This record gives sequence, C-alpha cells and structure tokens, in this order.
Amino acid sequence: MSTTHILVLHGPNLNMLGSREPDHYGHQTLADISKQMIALGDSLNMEISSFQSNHEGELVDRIQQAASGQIDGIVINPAAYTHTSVAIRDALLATDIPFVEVHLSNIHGRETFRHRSLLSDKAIGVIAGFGGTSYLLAIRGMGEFLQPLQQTDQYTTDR
Ligand code: CA2
Repeated sequence: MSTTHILVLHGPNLNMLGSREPDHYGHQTLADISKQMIALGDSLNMEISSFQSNHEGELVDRIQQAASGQIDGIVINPAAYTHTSVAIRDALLATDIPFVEVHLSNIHGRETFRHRSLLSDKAIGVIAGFGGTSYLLAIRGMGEFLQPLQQTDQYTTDR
C-alpha cells in the first residue's frame, strides 16, 4: 500500500487553541491535535503535514504549493475565512486536490453568519462540532476516500 500525503491547514487564531474560549474550541492545543493526527496517520499509512497562518494570502500560497507538490488530499479548517474567503475557495478549486472541511465547533449551532461556508459545496465532506476529534474524523474520511478498501483489517488481509 503506498503512502498518501495529507496537508492540514489551519486558519486565523487557531494558534491560540487551548488558551482561550475552551467552551467553543476545547482544551487541546494545535500541537496536541497535530500529534494525534500524525499517530493516526501512521496507523493508516498516511503522512500528515500541518500549516497554520493568520494570513489569507499565506494559506492561498500553501494551497498553490500543494498543487505542485505531492499532496493527495487537504484537510482544512479555514476558521473565520470559512465564511468570507473567495480567495481560498478559488485556490482549492484551482488545485483540484480533494479536501475535507473541518470545524471544532458546530458552526450551525452558532451565530447565523457562521452557518454559511464558501467551501462546503466543493468539499468531499464536512465535519464540525467534535473539537479536536473533528480533525481525526476528517483524516479517517480522507483515508477512506483516497484509499478505498484499504483502510480496515477486513480489507487489508490480502494486500
Ligand atoms: O469551529 C471552528 O473550527 C471555527 O472554524 C473556528 C473559527 C470560527 O471563526 C469559525 O466560525 C468556526 C475561529 C477560530 C478561533 O480560534 C480560537 C482559538 C482559541 C481562542 C480564540 C480563538
């Protein structure tokens, strides 16, 4: 089974995870979540790299780089840019790399302006509301999408 490469992108303010607003975003830091994703990736033959930025253009640059690199899938929590960024949407569509949209909180249970995402209609899936576990579910979903029939013991016995 070949290794798949997943890029995880985190939008603005997510570098503050674990320090404030635990009611919405939990107690885990981004480093805690990255560690868990890497461990899960190891068990699923997926290599996980992560990038966080508070700047829209830097996220666009990283998405463009992914297109010229060896990235098979993108997991993205665009944070506030979810609700505003045509630039991030355009970059993702231009790369043609499948992506999963992730949110720590259930955006549909919060303020109305958070209900709209400029990415959801183009994502292979959207996961929201499970705190740091949202990212792990996204990695699993991406794995099933990219490596169909290879992810569980029942399928791997003959491979
Ligand atoms: O629930 C999510 O993951 C969000 O993408 C988080 C964004 C918010 O704008 C989206 O509507 C939903 C906000 C991220 C802010 O992160 C913080 C972390 C710790 C302390 C303060 C903010």
